[in-house]
Amino acid sequence: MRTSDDTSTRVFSNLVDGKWVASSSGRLFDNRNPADDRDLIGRFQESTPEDAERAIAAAARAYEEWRFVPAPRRAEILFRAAQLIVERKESFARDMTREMGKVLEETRGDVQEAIDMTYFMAGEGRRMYGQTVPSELRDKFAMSVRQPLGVCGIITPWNFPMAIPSWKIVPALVCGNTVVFKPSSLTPLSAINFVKVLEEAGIPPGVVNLVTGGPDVGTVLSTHEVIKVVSFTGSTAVGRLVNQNAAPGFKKVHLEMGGKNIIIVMDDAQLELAVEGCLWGGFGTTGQRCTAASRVVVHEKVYEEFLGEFARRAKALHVGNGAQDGVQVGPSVSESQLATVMKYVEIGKREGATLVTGGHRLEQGEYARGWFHEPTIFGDVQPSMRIAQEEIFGPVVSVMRCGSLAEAVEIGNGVAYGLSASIYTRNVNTAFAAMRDMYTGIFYVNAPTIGAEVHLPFGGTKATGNGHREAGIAALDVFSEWKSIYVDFSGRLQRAQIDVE
Ligand code: UN1
Repeated sequence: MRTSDDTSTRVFSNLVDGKWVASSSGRLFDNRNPADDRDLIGRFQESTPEDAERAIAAAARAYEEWRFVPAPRRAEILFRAAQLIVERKESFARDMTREMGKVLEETRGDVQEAIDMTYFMAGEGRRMYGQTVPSELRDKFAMSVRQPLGVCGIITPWNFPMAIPSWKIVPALVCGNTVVFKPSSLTPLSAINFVKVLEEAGIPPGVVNLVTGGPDVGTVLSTHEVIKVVSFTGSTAVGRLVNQNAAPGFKKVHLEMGGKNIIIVMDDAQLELAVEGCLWGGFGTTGQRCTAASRVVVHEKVYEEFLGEFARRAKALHVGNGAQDGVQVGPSVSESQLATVMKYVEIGKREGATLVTGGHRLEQGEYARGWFHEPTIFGDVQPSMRIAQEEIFGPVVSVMRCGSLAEAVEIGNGVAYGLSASIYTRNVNTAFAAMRDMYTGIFYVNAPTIGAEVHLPFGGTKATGNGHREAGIAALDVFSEWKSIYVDFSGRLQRAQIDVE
């Protein structure tokens, strides 16, 4: 194992060309616990465009070797990495809760998702199926194979600090690409934990490079001519910028952006189950998932009953430091994220929605040093209200009424985004109609909008994405491109479409 930075000083480095190095800026940024801002987790490199360029150059050099390593051998390294994450799951989860706030049970899930993805993609090292098809000509052989593209720029958010990097980096590697990785500045420790595992598992120098901090790094990753693929998860505004930056160079761009996901509760739903699902979908991860159920539309026949129970249960959720037993909802990730939540609560009140429960920042006693907010539910929400249209990314759920499935679907689809949706019903016909008619990338029946598994495609329609999917074998399509190969063994000229007799 190569030595990395000295964590006892709590100063962390970039990884460039297999070496842990300081940024050329000489500057560091602080990473603090959102449950307690006195808790300084560490200081990380505030990187410059020059750091990013060095990392890209290293990745380009490493690509010339890595692409020739047989995919099953690349995969062996990834299997080892997965095993190392299994062994460190608890400590990685604790680091993650400390740096971004979600409760331990959920950070364990985040690390588990990285384990699952790494095992799944490592398995692809021995598959990566192409097609073998008959040729229309007699002595000719036809097939397609996946080829890597080169250096990939990976830009990831803070809400799934290990899972989402794994969704991108692992398929990139198994396909034979090399990587420059810029994690969110709110969760650099989880990124470093992941990259160190890859390094320790045997990923060669330069194949994975890590550059923390600074929006300028993202700009370099989305514009530099050597970068062939940019994979980004984050806000729609930044995703649009990444797309624009990458367009002149015809880069392959994979974007995974916002959501305004809906749970439909029909009058024949098992109400207790629906309430449970709405609590988990709306307030799990403090509502900070792209897949969060920030909208619920309830059939008018059961609206009052549902809302009463939903509010009662939301009020009883235990908010606190996610590292403590029994806490169900952690803080918002940062002061500015909390400010966004509070802004939307005001908007909801101004728009005339009924504040059913919550609505306040928590700042007394144990909450004094963190970014806590009450789980908040608005009722009587109109579908056109901003709280029903815009992504809030916090513990705020908007509840609406409908009179039929058709109306619920119209409300459901009536937003800019299309990531996830779900329905609670006991009627199989209703379930299948909703499954067909909700225009989203993910759909659930009798389960909330969160909980995607790593072996199916993940992503959304409309402003959520740009048509690509991550996870599942669909992820291979982002990080490889097809080459169709024809082998003529006739010893003469055979002409496709011409020699048809
Ligand atoms: C995200 O919200 O950005 O399906 C990812 C889920 C998780 C992944 C969420 N497995 O909610």
